[in-house]
Amino acid sequence: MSNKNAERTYIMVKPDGVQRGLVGDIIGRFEKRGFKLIALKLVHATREHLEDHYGDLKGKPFFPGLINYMASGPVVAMVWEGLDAVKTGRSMLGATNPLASAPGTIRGDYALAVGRNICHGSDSVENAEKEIKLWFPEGIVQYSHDLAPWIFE
Ligand code: IDP
Ligand code: MG
Repeated sequence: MSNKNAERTYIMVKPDGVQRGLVGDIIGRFEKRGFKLIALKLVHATREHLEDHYGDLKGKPFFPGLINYMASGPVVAMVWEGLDAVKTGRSMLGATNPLASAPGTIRGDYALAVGRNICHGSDSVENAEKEIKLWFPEGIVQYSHDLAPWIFE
């Protein structure tokens, strides 16, 4: 399998997505698209952990509100693997502001407000690696996926 087929992205259902019962739908979209689930857990993250995760946004006016939102309940942390996983994951999520997200995307189907946009996805391969280490310091389970020849050329 080529490296691009094994690209990994960190996807997270945010507290509003968990409360609204959207976990199964979001997982189902990634499964049905052909991505391989390689890590999954429900976690109520600490503020320190979330400040690390969103470290690049520290100076933004919405940062305190973002941390309050993300610390308000458990999130579902996941790693998905597959062809062009980072870019494809972002396109499945939709635009940061749900009002600008196309119908058919997760945010475009289920959200209206930028501060309640249901899900997170890594924005680059480099950030994906950082986020995977931050959320899964225990490491990731390896298993073979017999579907690969039906999904990748
Ligand atoms: P992304 O989640 O699409 O990568 P980022 O710019 O990395 O977007 O912002 C991280 C998160 O911060 C967004 O998903 C959203 O929840 C929140 N956020 C971004 N911009 C705003 C804003 O202008 N107001 C309130 N929250 C925002
Ligand atoms: Mg981002």
